[in-house]
Amino acid sequence: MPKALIVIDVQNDFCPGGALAVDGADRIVAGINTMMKEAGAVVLTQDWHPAGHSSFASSHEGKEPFEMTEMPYGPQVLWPDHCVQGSPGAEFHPDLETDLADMIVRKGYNPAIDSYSAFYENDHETPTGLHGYLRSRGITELVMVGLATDFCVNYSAVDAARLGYPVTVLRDLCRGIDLDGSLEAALNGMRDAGVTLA
Ligand code: VGL
Ligand code: ZN
Repeated sequence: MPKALIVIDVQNDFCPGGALAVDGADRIVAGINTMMKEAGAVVLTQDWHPAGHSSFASSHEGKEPFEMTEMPYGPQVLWPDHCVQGSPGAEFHPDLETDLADMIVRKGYNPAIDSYSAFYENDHETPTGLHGYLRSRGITELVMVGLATDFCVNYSAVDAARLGYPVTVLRDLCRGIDLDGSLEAALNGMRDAGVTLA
């Protein structure tokens, strides 16, 4: 079956020294490069927010990073400013061999909606176009790696499973944020959705 490797958000702001650094994020890059060389199709996602994005705590008076807020589409974690379009933090990790990618999907560019998933924005209905791309390439199976396990990888994997793709998340090539038990919840949620955790 034609398979694609989906590499989620391996960007400077999610790596040590970045605005929303995930522990150990830089240690998955070499392994991801190896996987990309062996994959039949490679898609990278890139978190890509306009300045003043509604998911940033700095856009909400009196709110601090990692507090929650209520958006029209549901509860939303407020983040430190990160992955601002065109900023160094939004660039891919310098060691990631991006030349190996067939396609780069940007997400989170709509100022009013966050987008964790590679397939849908956080309203769960606005598509990014990735499903159409994969379908038109005849890709029927997915492997996912990247950042962060409990947010963008989790949402992407669950959406992929709901869309009918067999999907495997390679845990060794992911790292999580783990906000109030979010990692455990995400692993359980992925399992319940039929995602294979390897
Ligand atoms: C992500 C929080 C905010 C992620 C992106 O890539 O997991 N997390 N934006
Ligand atoms: Zn983001």
